Amino acid sequence: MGEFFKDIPRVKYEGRTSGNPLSFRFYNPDEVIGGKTMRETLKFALSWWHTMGGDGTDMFGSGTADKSWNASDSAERAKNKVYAAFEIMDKLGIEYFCFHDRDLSPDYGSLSETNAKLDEAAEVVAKMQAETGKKLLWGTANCFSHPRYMHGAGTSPSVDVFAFAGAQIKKALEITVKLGGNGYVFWGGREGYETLLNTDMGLELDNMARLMRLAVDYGRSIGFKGDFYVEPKPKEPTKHQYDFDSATVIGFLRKYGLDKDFKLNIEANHATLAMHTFQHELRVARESGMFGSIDANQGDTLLGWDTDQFPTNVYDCALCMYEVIKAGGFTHGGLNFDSKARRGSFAPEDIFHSYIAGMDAFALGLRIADKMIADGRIDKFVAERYASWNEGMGKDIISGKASLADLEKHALAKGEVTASLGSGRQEYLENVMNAIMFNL
Ligand code: XLS
Ligand code: CA
Ligand code: CA
Repeated sequence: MGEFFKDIPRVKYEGRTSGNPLSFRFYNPDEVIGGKTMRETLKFALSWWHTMGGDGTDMFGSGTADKSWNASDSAERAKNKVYAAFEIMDKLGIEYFCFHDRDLSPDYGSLSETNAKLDEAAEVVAKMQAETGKKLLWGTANCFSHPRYMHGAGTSPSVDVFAFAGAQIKKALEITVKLGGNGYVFWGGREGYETLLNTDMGLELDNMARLMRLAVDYGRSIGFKGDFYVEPKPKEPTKHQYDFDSATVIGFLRKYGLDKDFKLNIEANHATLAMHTFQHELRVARESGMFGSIDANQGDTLLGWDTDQFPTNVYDCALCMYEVIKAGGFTHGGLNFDSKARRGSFAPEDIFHSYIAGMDAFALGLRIADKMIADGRIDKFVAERYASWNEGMGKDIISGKASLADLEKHALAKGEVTASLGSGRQEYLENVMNAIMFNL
């Protein structure tokens, strides 16, 4: 199979003073932080679409990076992609990967031929997994690129398209199970609308839930024990997507009784597209017991679209890991780098520089989040802020004992309460975080 990245050695942890750009300065896989090794906590994954397929093509120009993997024939390329992906994972010490069906093997025109070729590519993946022990974090079906999905997949007005999506998801689930996948993602790329003038929203939402229910039933029947995920995103490519944000998706899953099988896969850039912080989306999921997995990346604050940049904002990574630790860590999920190097970062070694940057940023995030929790000042402040709920009237409201008349009696007895309120101390808390981050 040959080596694709001959000049790149295995990337190792060399510590913060290392001047070697092909080393980790903060990600030390075997170091124990908060009772678990960094490797176990962070569960990094490679995204097949950006890393193995994305060549920098955008709406203004063609690709800049060579992702042909020394093959002109599609089937040959699919195989070489597998070998190259496993070499990248090996050299970076990444244990997991994620893919769409069409990232592993392209569309060949007929569904039966496409499926047969997908099986061949999956065989190569299975062989490499057996040799290396690498694991599939999640699989998914690309039900958004092909023109047939122009009006949606599960939400298409055409039953034929709905059925096609079902067939594709069935096959993607089979491949996911065959490769021991821990998760299966629904990202509703075109499940939304461009104008309400042509849209039966009620039917579309019901149908989207029907497709998910069919997928759960089939997945469980073939032995899939992992989590199904919905990945919220508010817009892009469509004007409005039904899986707008965490809160919307949780409401949807509960309405249709899908919340026992589904959790959320939260992407940082999608959070900001929904005008939320990444931490907000994670917090909403964790408070509802629906936190599942993460697509690690970041948007550009000035551009405001889905740029899928490698995450380097340590502040955001720290707040993310704070939420992950508070959620009890990942169960089936992990940190998938749904990230792509910039179009100008086209050289093969940029793949490694960008993953190293993302992995080190999250390693720093974990180190800082662990310190924030051990430091205790933030948690203590929050606990004290809500202390009035632990006794007297607070306790009675929570236990359901107090009526509105009791509240009135309480208010009349207390009189004006403004003066007894404590400060929110936002700036103090932000400075506590800075002090922990930059304890130089
Ligand atoms: C696109 C999404 C997509 C999902 C998987 O914006 O991030 O890549 O993660 O379909
Ligand atoms: Ca994503
Ligand atoms: Ca994205």
